[in-house]
Amino acid sequence: MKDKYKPPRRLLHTSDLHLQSFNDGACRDFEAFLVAAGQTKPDLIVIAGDLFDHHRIGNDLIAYVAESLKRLVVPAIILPGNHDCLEPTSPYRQSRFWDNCSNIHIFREPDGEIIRLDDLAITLWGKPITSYSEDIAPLGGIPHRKGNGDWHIAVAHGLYAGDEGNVSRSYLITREDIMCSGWDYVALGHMNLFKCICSAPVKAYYSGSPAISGGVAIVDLIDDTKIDVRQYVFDVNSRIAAETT
Ligand SMILES: [Mn+2]
Repeated sequence: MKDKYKPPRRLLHTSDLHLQSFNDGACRDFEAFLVAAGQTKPDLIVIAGDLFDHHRIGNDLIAYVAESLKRLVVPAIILPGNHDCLEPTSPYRQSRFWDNCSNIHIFREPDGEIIRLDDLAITLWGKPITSYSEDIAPLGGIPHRKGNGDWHIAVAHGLYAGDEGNVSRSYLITREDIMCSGWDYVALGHMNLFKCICSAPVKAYYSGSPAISGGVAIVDLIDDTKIDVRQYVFDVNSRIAAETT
């Protein structure tokens, strides 16, 4: 189904930063991501899972991440992944760090949740991983797109299983899940490399982990027939400078 005219938007899509502590490689990748966000001027940032590596993250790092995302001003959408799932001691459960960041939105509903950004005419849906022990179907239960004229962006953290639906791995995403969603773009996380999974009729990409892929994905939502996705590689010199200081 095609919607009426939608204004062009730019999305910065990343995942799998696996932040653990200050002054390590992951933290430098996060800083490179912040620079990339400033350089590419997205309307929206989507972090498709595993922003944090585990649930025992120091308060100072959680505060730094929340404040850094707040300073980007544009909406930042976070999906909890399998490493940073929504278990009781999750960084996302510590509301004092997130409550005053009105531009940060975290998917929290176990069965999936719609987040609508009225100003951008963007509707998002995502289903968080809620515990270390439970498997989920990351795109299971995604609703049909709404006829509201919005761009429709799904966010999912899991393993692409192709046409096979019965692989004995966790967090499986099938080709049918993606095709049947009918949404404009599926922002995927969990894999380390930037990769196109499906280009039509639904575009679905892994952004890749900044540590392995060396950058983020930039998604230009242009019109109903054109969505451009490309990798934005971090500046090598600034990375080397960061790594040697
Ligand atoms: Mn993962």
